[in-house]
Amino acid sequence: MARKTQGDDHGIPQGSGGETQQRGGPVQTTNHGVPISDNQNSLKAGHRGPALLEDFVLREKIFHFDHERIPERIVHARATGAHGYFECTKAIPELTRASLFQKKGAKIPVFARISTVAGSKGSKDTPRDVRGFAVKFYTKEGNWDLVGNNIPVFFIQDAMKFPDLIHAVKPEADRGFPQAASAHDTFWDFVSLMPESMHMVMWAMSDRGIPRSLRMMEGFGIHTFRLVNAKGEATMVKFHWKPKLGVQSTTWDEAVKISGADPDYHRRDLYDAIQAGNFPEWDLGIQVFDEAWADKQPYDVLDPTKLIPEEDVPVQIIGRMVLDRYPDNFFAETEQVAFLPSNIVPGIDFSNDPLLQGRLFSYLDTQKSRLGTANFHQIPINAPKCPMHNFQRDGMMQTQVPRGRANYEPNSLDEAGEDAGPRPSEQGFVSIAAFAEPATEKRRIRPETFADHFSQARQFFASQTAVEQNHIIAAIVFELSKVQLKHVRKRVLAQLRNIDESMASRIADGLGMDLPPALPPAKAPVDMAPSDALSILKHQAPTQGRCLGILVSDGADGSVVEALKSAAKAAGAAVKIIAPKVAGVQLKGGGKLEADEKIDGAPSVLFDAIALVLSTEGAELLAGEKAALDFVSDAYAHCKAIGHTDGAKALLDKAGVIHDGFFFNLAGGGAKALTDKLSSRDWSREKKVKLPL
Ligand code: HDD
Repeated sequence: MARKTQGDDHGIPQGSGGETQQRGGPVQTTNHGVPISDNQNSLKAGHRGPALLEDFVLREKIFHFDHERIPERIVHARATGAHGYFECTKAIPELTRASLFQKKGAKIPVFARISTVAGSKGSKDTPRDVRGFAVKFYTKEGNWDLVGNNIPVFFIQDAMKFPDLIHAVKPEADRGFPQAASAHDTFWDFVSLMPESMHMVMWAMSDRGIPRSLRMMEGFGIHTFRLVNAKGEATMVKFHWKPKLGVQSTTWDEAVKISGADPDYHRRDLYDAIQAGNFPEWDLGIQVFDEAWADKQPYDVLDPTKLIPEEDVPVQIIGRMVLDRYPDNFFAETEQVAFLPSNIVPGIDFSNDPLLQGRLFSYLDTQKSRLGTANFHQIPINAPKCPMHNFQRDGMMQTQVPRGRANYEPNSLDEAGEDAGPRPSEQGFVSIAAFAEPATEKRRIRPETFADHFSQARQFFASQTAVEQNHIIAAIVFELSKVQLKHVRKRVLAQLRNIDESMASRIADGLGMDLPPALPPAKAPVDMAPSDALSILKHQAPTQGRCLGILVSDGADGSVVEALKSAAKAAGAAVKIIAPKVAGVQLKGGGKLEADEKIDGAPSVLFDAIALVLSTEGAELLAGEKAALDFVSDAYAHCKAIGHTDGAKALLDKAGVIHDGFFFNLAGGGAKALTDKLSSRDWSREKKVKLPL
């Protein structure tokens, strides 16, 4: 058979799919700028090869591809990020000279990266886990990185224990699993031997560990930092992010099912919201206090396993962050962004929190290992947006081209008329001298003031509603049921008795175990006043940012769908149409309604409330479809509001749900009543679908 050769049509056999594209855009080149004529075929000797080593286009392409991955972060590998801005809403020059807090209304760019902790980059968005909440503020005086979490306390008090904590929670060393889960032997072994972790364990086992959306989480700087004003006066401060959409979480069963239905649930939600112009927003708040106040508290403000109750020091709002642009390129920005707790700016300073002090080393070090060069600060996402000059030079991937020969200091090159280079400024960063301990002895100790491990864990549990307490108990029973080492389960129970006796005994009961004697605490806990700020359910969340799933069938009443759409719009919520076939359905009286999803691709766990707009025949048909039955029974079990037309009866009956106050008949104008409940759940249903613990 005669073969075509290069020169006529690049030798691409017909039907290979390798036609050179004729389209607009710039000319493709190699990395060295040589125009490429054929991006489909390697250079071969003759018609059928072999391929030639001289093919520099092929070699460069494969070489680059081979090196496209960089080491993933040891923690917080899985994340999504977004650009946005920070706006100062209350100037606080009396507290800090930090440039971003000087003028009400002043805006600066930010980049936020929100992550899970334990899972690998390719894991899932909705495990039970802590969420990282890292924000890079590009200020006029350098980058300030606030590298926090969605939980205001940490597992350990001293950076010395961080590698142990992470080894324990990551997949077990011999078997390489479980992925993205704390429900296994080594995690619970470690925390049961580290009573200081119990406070954060309570938070992680609460619904905070399974957020509904990254837009519906609080963020915390955790450590005590310092603010320093122009006179050099310092105060202590804790940073808080408060979401505009309120705090909301999923149920555990829901989180598990979302992981299967959409492992990218959180990042998709963030992306969709930004693309739709519903920009995620948080207020930045501070708790400000001085050393004299701190000294009077029953805990040490330098201990990162403790928070400061908001009832004791109210959070004052000083700014807001709006995320309004999804990255153009995930790798270049979200993956290559390098956060450093050591990035602070004039007007902000560290405290002696020993965990923070350890972090100041770790992050710089890790960036060199991840990004391969000490010049990682030159990558666009990391580069400051203010002038940057110093005498640091060279190194791998140096992209700057400094002029002249002044690369040392002191120098007198200016006396010869040359550029002598940048000089330090009196306005530059000055570390505050105050608060340092006078003691000069070197010691490896845990301060006595860090010894109370249980008072705040008790306070956290006592501050929850009964429903939230039930969820914590169920979560710990679940996790410990996955722990195979019986002595570890027992030791956890022995620790939990120091938090709440009835909680410990209900967990023991849930495990079918006897309650062991309590482990003696290092320091007897005290009872702190419950704090409403620690509960999610004591605060009604707004309906904005939620999503209504409408299941439709052929013969559905289009006017009911329209009423739902406008009610959802008024509630600030999105709508998705789900149908037996993705092309959509024929409405009653003619007309077609397009669907966003096919029924088995959009289970109700992806929605905050559901509506069944079905004809009688449609409901009868769907009653024979497991995905439709699950759609209803899961929404019911997850305590979500359910709207329905009369025609939906066959599906509701077959799904075996019991009508209650969270059912809304859409025929009688129930659309608004339904969308009013988009951020609420009827928790009384839990008793009907789960055995009590
Ligand atoms: Fe960390 C990443 C948050 C303690 C060592 N950490 C990392 C990220 C967040 C946090 C949000 C992801 C940043 C990003 O998106 O790139 N880490 C915390 C918080 C802590 C904390 C809130 C306690 C209050 N971390 C901590 C300690 C150490 C580290 C005590 C080590 C001594 N953390 C790291 C790290 C990471 C990291 C290994 C991995 C990737 C990175 O730094 O850039 O260096």
